[in-house]
Amino acid sequence: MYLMDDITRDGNPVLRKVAQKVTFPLSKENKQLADDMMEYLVNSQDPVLGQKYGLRAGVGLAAPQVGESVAMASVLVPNLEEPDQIDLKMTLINPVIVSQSVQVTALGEGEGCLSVDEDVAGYVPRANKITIKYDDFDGNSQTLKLKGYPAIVCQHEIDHLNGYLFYDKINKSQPMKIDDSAIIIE
Ligand code: N9Y
Ligand code: NI
Repeated sequence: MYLMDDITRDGNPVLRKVAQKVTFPLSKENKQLADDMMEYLVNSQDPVLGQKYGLRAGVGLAAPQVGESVAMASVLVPNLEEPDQIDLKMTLINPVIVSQSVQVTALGEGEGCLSVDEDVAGYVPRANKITIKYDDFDGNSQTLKLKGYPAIVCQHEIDHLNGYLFYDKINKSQPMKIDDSAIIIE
């Protein structure tokens, strides 16, 4: 079971590497990694278990964040209006964004990251709609269309697999500057 001490922090070179593509059949190690990443997310969002183990609640976790440079990330995205409802629960293997909207969106509160201990203020511009190609556990290629918050979460995770952190995308001189037409999710 992963705890906060297992989460790699900014400065660890693994967070800046392009993750290795996953090959099939999925190895026992990679299957376990997927299970463990999802377990972290489930536990972290459970008030009792999250508290008990001192976990920072997360909606996504990418393998480099637990020290593994492999192209896998788990997401567990609650509905922002109905937090008891889950909008997206899955592990993305070898995910690639194959198309994205011109329409930009951003979280009104900015983003954070389990691998970044400091708060970094500023809008992180994301595509409002994306189409992702990824492999399922059997190695079959799948296509997924997302919009809004789940799309933001998946872009944050796919960035991890390519060595990017959220603050790389904040306007350095004017962090609160964003396209007038951007959809701000509060
Ligand atoms: C975990 C991040 C991923 C999200 C950040 C913005 C979009 C994806 C994460 C740090 C602290 C807060 C936490 C979070 C949350 C939100 C709603 C409901 C429950 C993956 N990460 N967070 N960032 N928690 N929990 O770094 O989840 O947003 O790469
Ligand atoms: Ni992150």
